[in-house]
Amino acid sequence: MAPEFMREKHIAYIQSLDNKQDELEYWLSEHLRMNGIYWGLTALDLMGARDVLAREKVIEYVKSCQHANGGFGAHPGHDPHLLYTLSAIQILFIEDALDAVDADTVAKFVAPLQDRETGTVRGDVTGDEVDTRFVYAAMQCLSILGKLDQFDVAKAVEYIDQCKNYDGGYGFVPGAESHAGGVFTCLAALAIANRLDLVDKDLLSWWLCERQLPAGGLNGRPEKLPDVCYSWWVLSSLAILGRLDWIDRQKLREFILDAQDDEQGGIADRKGDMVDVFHTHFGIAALSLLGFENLEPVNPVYCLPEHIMGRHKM
Ligand code: 3PZ
Ligand code: ZN
Repeated sequence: MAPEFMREKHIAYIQSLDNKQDELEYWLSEHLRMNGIYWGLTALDLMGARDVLAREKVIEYVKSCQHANGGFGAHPGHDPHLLYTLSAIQILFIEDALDAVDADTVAKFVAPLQDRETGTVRGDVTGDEVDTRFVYAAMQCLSILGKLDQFDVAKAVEYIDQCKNYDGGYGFVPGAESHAGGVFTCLAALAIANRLDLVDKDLLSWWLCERQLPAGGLNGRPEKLPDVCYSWWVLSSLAILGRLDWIDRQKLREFILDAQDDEQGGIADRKGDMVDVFHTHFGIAALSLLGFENLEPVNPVYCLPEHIMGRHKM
């Protein structure tokens, strides 16, 4: 039998991450700090415990990571990047503090990362790496800021459509094999663009529900091990398609609950592994989508608490 959901332990675990400043682990994770705060804060909010992190401190930290070009780094002094900028905006949105930054300045960093010829999006000003994660990140960020009009949505949709495969799934770049993370970023971007009509819904739903293994967990591609974070990439995609009932919810719930650490709290990628804030966040978000454990509902497109979405400008 699967253990119970360890709400209080998870809250204490996330809270403890903030008090580890004398430990090596804390310094080694500087490059992920902005994302880590988004993962921790969202998980806490879904558990109804957002207040555990001091609001003013969080807002000041986010502001201290912003550069003159409008972008945010992972930590003060770190280079700005789209993925940290998205986390920064999500954090401020959750804290109802978007007025702490100038939306136009942020949009002036994000929108020009798109190549107007191809619709592709880079992760930072100097990089030449492009993939659908960045298309999704830019669209979500601009959408929250109410600045999607500064982006060529039609061109971005064209690029995403080129990432579609014969199995109904999507890869991270055109020609790449289908991957649950790629499916999520493409579907969520198409949802923001209001273009889910381009999706082969039945074929893709089959590919997604085939990700469930006999033990209940979900993998990201055929022949791979199940992993708690894929519970989110696969499940949010099925939620966007309105097909959450195509998988065995009870067995997936048990797989996630089995990956909890019953001593220090937190959730790992699978039973017996080390916990981290990433898998804790996506495990809790997946349980929320499944409707279990009295969690706040989560929005499958934005991966933000549904009660926050009401403040959305667009
Ligand atoms: C993890 N990143 O590149 S990462 C991430 N992975 O920054 C954060 N499932 O070694 C944590 N694997 C842990 N805390 C893992 C974020 C990855 C995903 C790795 C992973 C997850 C299995 C192997 C990429 C959104 C953002 C980023 C990603 C995916 C989605 C790592 C390895 C990679 C990374 C960080 C730590 C522990 C935490
Ligand atoms: Zn994982």
